[in-house]
Amino acid sequence: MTNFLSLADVTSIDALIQSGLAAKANPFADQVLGKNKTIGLIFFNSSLRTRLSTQKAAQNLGMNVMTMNVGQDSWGLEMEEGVLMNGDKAEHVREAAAVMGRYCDIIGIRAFAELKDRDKDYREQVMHQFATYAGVPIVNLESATRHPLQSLADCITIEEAKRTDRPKVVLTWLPHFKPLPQAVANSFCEWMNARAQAGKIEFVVTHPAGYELAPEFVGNAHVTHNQSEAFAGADFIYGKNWSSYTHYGQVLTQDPSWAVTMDDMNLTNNGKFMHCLPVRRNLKVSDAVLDSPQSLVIEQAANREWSAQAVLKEILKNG
Ligand code: SN0
Repeated sequence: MTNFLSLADVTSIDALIQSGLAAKANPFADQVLGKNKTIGLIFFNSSLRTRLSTQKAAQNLGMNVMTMNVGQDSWGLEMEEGVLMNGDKAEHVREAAAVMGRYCDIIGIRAFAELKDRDKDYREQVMHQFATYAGVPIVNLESATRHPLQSLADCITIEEAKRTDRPKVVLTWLPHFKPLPQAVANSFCEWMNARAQAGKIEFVVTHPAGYELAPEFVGNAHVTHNQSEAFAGADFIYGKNWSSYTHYGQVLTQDPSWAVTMDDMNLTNNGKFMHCLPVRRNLKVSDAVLDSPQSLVIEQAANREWSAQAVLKEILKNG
């Protein structure tokens, strides 16, 4: 593996899951692999789990870690080519990425969707510019359209908690007053569709009308606007809010009936509840669900360390 930008960079999800579980059982087995190597973690947006778990994973592998918040710690970065730089951005990504690539062996980048211009967001300009100019492997720490480290942690969590060979996994939209990116939902669909295709799970997506995700991410998933129908017999409920893709970046409804409560969970096959966090309690999910033994959210977040470690190990092995 060179870059880890999306599922397209992965040869085998199963091998990455097993590598993550091996790291969980024996975190320091590969300390030599990262010795005297440096990872730079670059954040254009807020982070709790991604920042700490990726840092921890790198340290487990013996790496040195540098983190930076763009625009706060550093200069604002211009991403467009050929522009007159007379605005608020003092440095171009051409220089910034090239320089960071000289200090780092791997660079991780978080850059959310701006949710204004769909084509611009879905072009993944920030990831592509860094991949073009850094000259070192790039790891996606949540981009405009994807969050693959989260999806790998989700695969690991499902693998650990499943009680049947082919569990029913449901992605459900949750209400929120703010427009949030589609990245987590997109990536979850991308990875779960691959798992479904391999016969490992059954995958269902449920959301209100108007919240259809991009066709390239929905793929062959079964989609329904009836949340109760989706929850029936489910083994895993994966909650997430996202803003509209078709009415790009808009909040079309805040219908509280889409929030997950114990009544909803009682429709499932004693199913587990998952969420990538941060989660707004009682807006998206009730206290009762989050505090019940059915909630996997803390274990899921813990698995972010092992998903990051599996990916960094794969990149370090390559070079
Ligand atoms: C981000 C998102 O992509 O939805 C990060 C998730 C890992 N979530 C938020 O921005 C939540 C913000 C909020 O105010 O609830």
